[in-house]
Amino acid sequence: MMTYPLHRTRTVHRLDGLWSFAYLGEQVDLSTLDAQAVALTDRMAVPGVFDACPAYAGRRGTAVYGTCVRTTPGRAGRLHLHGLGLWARVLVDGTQVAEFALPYSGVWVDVPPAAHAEREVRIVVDNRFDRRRVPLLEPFFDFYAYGGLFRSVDWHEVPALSLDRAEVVTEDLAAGRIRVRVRLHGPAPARVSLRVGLDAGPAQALPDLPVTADGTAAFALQVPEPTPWTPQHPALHTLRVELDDDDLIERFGLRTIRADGPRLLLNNEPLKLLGYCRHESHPQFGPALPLAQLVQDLQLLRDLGCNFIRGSHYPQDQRFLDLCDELGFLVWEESLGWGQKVDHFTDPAFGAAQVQQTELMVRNSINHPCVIFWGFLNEGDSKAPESRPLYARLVDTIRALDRSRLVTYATNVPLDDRNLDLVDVVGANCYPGWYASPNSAVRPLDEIVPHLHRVQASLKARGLDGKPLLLSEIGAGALYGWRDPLKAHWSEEYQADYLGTVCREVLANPGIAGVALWQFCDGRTYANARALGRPRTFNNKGTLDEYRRPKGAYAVVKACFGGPRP
Ligand code: ADA
Repeated sequence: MMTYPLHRTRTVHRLDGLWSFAYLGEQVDLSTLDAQAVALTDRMAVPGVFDACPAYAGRRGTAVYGTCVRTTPGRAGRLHLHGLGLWARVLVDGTQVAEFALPYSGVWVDVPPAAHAEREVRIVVDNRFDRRRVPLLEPFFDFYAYGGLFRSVDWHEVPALSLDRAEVVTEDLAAGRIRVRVRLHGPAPARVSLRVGLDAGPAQALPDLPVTADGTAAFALQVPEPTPWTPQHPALHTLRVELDDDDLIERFGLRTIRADGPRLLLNNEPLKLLGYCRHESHPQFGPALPLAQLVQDLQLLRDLGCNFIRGSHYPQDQRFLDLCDELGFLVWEESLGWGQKVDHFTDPAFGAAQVQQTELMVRNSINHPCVIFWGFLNEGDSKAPESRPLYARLVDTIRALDRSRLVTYATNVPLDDRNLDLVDVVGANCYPGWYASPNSAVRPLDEIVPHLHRVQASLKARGLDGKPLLLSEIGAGALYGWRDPLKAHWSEEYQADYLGTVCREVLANPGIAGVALWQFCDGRTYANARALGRPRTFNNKGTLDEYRRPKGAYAVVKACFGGPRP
């Protein structure tokens, strides 16, 4: 499955398939590693993660992947790495062309032209934790950090001045008018002439458009037969852009999202969000999920009656977002974060990496109608005053790139949070009735609703009730197959009762704009460090287990959310 943008005239080589491979162990000194000299004696699937494979299961170290591609001599390349982890160095024909530590981010790498056709690509991947080298991902997170090329790798053949993206924003929903910003790649000229076409319509010339210093040309267009995108009828349009012999096809939807006091309005209609947080995770594939699994996950979510997915806790697979566009799911996408504290917020390298990844996320996903929220820093310590400058900077970063969506983050301190005034939507993560109860005289299930009311009252007391409130996480653990007449913690029965209580309250409470239950399916987490006492080293709060087998809560949630939509 190729993701948007697609290209009709540009030559794109998809490099997925079987790559040569070597695992070098845990002790490699990356500063002296000669990756070109490494004998690649094994084979590895791309996309894929080496540390979910039997031969390298659980290993944390350095690996080298290699492949070759036949390109047009004299033509520059742009390597598109759709997502990898944790750290990578990229070499082409033995020369280093990039090094980065942006787990899960889609990244582009420029490759100078060569006189020969056969180009050799080597990617050094390292999955060791190292706060200085990989500031965004740490061993205390509650999900397993795999190593490898999680997503596709493409080689684009491009002219000196090429098309990067065409960003489409709905300017007037009723009239079907869009605003387009074409981003150019290469030395920016003062003016540019483009040809553009919508859907199956003919191309029209847009001569001599002014180009800004950052290499963008902007214009408005009228969609000839505009159909709004809604979850019930996810109608999609396409925009073709041509620049000399280069081209791209972007897909977009006509829709708006805004907050009206505590209500969310999609295309000016009130909206209640019902859904799940979802990790990209499978015991056999880690985050490198086959397309069939993405489709299956969405079929299950649709069967549950969901209209909403929080992509926790990192930039999403573009294939998944394309599918959500097609199937009519609404998505919260966020940059990588999990429980960072003051020492992170005051670390300039961490701040810079967070901003860079957030920027990439917005640019990469800008045309997905499914994405309605941008988020960041899940459960950062947002009651600490030192957190505020980075939170403010991330909000500004997002708004500078996109004002057509709402900005949020998930706080686990909704009663004490200092930064909620900065965002459009309050996302509150709460686990009443699951984690330690302040009052052992109260039955855990009876803590849920009063706690949610306390959160609402506290937001109101601080003047934050004028924004939509989402329960961005709430849930309880259950071990698949563990049935218990006492309905104790970890039983399927307790989880089913828990999620039933939550869903009924969300549906009945007009002050809650929606919920992302924690979580869609069980997912692997750590066996060491802060293992968080997770049985099996899995986060067991899935409504399905890690192989997508439903627990008892499945039928309960489905009954509440209403089952399949018409
Ligand atoms: C947090 C966190 C999740 C998960 C959850 C839990 O809210 O954001 O990633 O760890 O807690 O299961 O406790």
